[in-house]
Amino acid sequence: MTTNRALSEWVDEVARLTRPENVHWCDGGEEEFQRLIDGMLADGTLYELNRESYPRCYLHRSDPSDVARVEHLTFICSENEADAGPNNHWMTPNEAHKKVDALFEGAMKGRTLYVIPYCMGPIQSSHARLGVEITDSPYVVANMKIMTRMGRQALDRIEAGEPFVRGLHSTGDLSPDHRLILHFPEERLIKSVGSGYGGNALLGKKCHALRIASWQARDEGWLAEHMLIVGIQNPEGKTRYIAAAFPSACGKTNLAMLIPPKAYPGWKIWTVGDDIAWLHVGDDGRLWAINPEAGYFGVVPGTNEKTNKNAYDTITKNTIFTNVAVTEDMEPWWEGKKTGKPVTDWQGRPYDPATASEPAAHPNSRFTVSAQQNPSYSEEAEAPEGVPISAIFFGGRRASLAPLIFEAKSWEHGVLIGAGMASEKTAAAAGKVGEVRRDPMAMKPFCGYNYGDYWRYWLSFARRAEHPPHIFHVNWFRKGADGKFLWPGFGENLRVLEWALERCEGHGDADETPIGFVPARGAIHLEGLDIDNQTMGKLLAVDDEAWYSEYEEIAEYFADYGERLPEKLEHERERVAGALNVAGDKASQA
Ligand code: GTP
Ligand code: SPV
Ligand code: MN
Repeated sequence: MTTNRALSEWVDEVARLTRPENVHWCDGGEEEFQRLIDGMLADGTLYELNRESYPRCYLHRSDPSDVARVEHLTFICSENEADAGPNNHWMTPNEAHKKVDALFEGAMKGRTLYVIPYCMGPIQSSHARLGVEITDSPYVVANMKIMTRMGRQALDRIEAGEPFVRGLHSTGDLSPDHRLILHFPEERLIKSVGSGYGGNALLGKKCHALRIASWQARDEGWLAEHMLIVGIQNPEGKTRYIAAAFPSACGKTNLAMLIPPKAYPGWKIWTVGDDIAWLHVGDDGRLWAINPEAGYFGVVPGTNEKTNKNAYDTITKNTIFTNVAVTEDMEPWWEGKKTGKPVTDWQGRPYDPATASEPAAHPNSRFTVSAQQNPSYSEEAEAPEGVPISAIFFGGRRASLAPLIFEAKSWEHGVLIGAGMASEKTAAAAGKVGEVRRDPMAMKPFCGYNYGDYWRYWLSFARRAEHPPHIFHVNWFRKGADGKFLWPGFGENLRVLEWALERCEGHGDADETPIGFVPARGAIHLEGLDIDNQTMGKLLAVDDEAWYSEYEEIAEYFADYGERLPEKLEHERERVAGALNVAGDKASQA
């Protein structure tokens, strides 16, 4: 219960609509968590995994039709369609409320309605924001407990009078025809029905901390971004922080938990966040970042001692696994795990690796775990002001075209690089995997307003922040003719980050190209790495002609934004395309 009238009236109103059997106000305590887990073990929502090797770890199996975000059922319901922009699906608020309320009608009959007050960001931070999610899913409550600062402390801030985002969720009947993920940015309201999966159901995450928050951030002068935050400590003991926006399942969690290679003794990595960053301008004119989350909802497949030992060690206790396979002795199993043999697949069907044609774990299977269990967890994740950001990285999965790394020539050029990003689609959202699509700033599924306005707002940070971060673009996923990745990735990515940090301090050798500065030969340290000059050449190659075509495609893409497209961004694009074209002409004359 609460002393906040607006909150108690909203809960009453929702209860009248959804008609639950009980209403439970979550306090966020351990006892409550344990009771929820016990209930879910009893009714088959969770299975207990091996108690010795994976203590307090549980498996949840989603409905097979409900294993990823559903972008075609996700809407921004702003008053004005143009405010949502061509980057979002849009519905009028009136129609949206009508449609979704019909699905909520009686949806919680016989179930418990949980009220989850939560805080996104360090509980003491003035940059944190409050929310309340109402749900009928105990799985959602358990996940929100791990992913956010949930319960009493959050409610205290709400009762002290702070505004909060309202999120209404019901699992519904899980039929994709009855599934809708709706955002009402002007009302700071989310309504989600018909899915129990991650980003559709844990409303604090993508719905609040990105879609609603991006809109709110523009009103208030800050940025809500799909970025990891990580501290890189050099052997002299100096830690610099970077933020990186890669699309879903393109390496944020891995980079955030990186383990330095052997050739980098004395280097340390400190994880502040692995998925979302809220950035604000500090008094010193730099950008500072907080991680609004308290846990990780990470991709399981591919996680092992070699690729991401920190994550691998983190998820051996107190972890909820969603849609992984299991071994004979009830250990979780996934593709890329080096030990054990799956006997049951993610849907609970018998599995034999010798004859199987499909993976045992779902490609988008996930772990939910508290950030504090991460061996590289940074205490700064609790700092109310956050951490100062030296560099921003954009990146994606590009089998060709994009070099390992290049640096923007200015803030405006950096915004163009972010706005022109594209990446191969992954299993994190429903639909065909592998197609290259435009994903500006890795925010295509998450920007709560018109991209044209968003880019304009990004450009404005050139004057809002006196010392903005340097901007880079990286690509760990460039492939050779044999279809294999050219770059070893994972821990070795530190070599690339080191060059970027050198650039931030005014050294680090670079060659200027029309698309930006690329590392000069020998500028990325390769000691202890078995990679030849020819491969490095391929990794860093800039094909002017191919890039010219890319910028032509970007022009077409930008054109969709009509008069909302900032002129400055188009000018910047013309400048780069012009330089590439000149280079192309020269090449053809020679
Ligand atoms: P979301 O949680 O969906 O936002 O994803 P994310 O960006 O955090 O991606 P994550 O770090 O979980 O990585 C997704 C997949 O990419 C995993 O299967 C990783 O093993 C793989 N991956 C991550 N970093 C690298 C890399 O440097 N090289 C290669 N080849 N694969 C990588
Ligand atoms: C992503 O898809 O970017 C994720 C998982 O981080 S979800 O919470 O489903 O959005
Ligand atoms: Mn993500």
